Amino acid sequence: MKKLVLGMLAHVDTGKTTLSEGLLYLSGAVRRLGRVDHRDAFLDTDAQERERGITIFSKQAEFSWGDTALTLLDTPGHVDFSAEMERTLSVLDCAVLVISGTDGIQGHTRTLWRLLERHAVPTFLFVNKMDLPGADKAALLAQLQEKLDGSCLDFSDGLEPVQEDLASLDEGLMDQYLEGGRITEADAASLAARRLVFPCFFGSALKLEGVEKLLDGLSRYTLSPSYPTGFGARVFKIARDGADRLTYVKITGGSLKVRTLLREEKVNQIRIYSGAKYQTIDEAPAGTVCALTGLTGTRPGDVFGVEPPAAGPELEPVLTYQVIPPPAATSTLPSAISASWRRRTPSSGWFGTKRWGRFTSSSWGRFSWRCSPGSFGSGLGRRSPLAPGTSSTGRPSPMPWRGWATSSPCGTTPRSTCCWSPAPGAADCASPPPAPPTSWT
Ligand SMILES: Nc1nc2c(ncn2[C@@H]2O[C@H](COP(=O)(O)OP(=O)(O)OP(=O)(O)O)[C@@H](O)[C@H]2O)c(=O)[nH]1
Ligand SMILES: [Mg+2]
Repeated sequence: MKKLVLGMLAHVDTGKTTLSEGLLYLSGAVRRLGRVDHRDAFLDTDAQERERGITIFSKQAEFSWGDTALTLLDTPGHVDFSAEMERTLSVLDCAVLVISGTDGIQGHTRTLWRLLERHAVPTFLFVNKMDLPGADKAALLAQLQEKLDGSCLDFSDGLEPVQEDLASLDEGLMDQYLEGGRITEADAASLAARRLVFPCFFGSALKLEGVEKLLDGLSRYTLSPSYPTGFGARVFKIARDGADRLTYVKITGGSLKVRTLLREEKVNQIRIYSGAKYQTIDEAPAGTVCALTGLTGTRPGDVFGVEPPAAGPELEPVLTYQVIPPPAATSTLPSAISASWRRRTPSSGWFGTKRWGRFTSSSWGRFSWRCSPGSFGSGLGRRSPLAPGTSSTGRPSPMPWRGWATSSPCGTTPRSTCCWSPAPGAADCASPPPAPPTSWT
């Protein structure tokens, strides 16, 4: 059976989670069709996600269609949570980029397109919300071809209508076509795997229109990835489930058995998550996306075994700040603040204060804030756990924090760095900010 890791990506509110729900329902992986608006979507499992109707954390589900077993990773579309989306890219075998039939290509769609190109991910497009007035299929297809790639081809009616277009993408196929041969599904799969064609489908995830065609397309026009026999794994996400620290990996070579030692730490459990639930397995073969328990020192981007070092993230946070608590607070502060802050901005990255005597966090959101000592907190909102002089609950705190913040709004203006301190202008701010560590916890 072909085994694929499929990413679901799009601008915010385009219908990724709704489409994911449709894929799971039609494939029989879930018996009830949940809905984001009804707060019962299978993949928006977090309380905040249900309350706000947006995806915040990337989520996993397993399903199969025909001879293809898929691990689906639904990602958040909100720019504030871009880091959560970007981390999944390194483990994808293919992606569905969802476009809104009424809004067309938006700014973030282009960013996603560029990232998919950088990671060389074979990409399918699903133009959603075609049930709404104003959604014009011909105009949307022309827009995809003009603004993304001329090889975005409509696969809704199979390969017959696009035989000549496909043949023109490869010299060998053109010869085959001119000699009277047909472009087959295997040919199209090979073109898609090399990112020479981007199969496009149209429909309405909410009404389950066009979703089955997308499923057929994913199973027909994809190739089975090949993996080395030696063990390899790539860490793409760290999360928590209750008291358990989860290291999400993709096995990229050989297999991983439970109780294996990875950097002298034992893998206690190998969990396969689907929505909020999981099953444990004793051995994960190559191609599996799983969550490992028992590892305490892992970070996104870490690699094991034969896996080559991962490239760093491309998206740049708009705001990075370092807070330097007084020595007495360094052992208790990070966990309290981290827990509180993570609940609100899960895409932040953290460094422990114990090791560096400070911690660093970044945000991809467009916070408006003024760069002057003392006003840092107000720009982030009164509930910010990082407001100087406040505790993680927002109540006044006697802790004399100091720190630095660096902003790089949208990469269009020069970076600016400011310092704040309980005594502005004091020696605290005289020295330059310490360089942040180079990878996230
Ligand atoms: N009319 C219509 N509405 C849809 C369709 N698909 C999704 N929606 C609605 O669009 C809104 C957003 O849907 P989601 O599935 O949460 O979108 P998303 O892309 O997962 O959003 P984020 O994860 O927050 O970026 C919801 O109100 C859906 O009911 C569709 O095909 N037609
Ligand atoms: Mg969503």
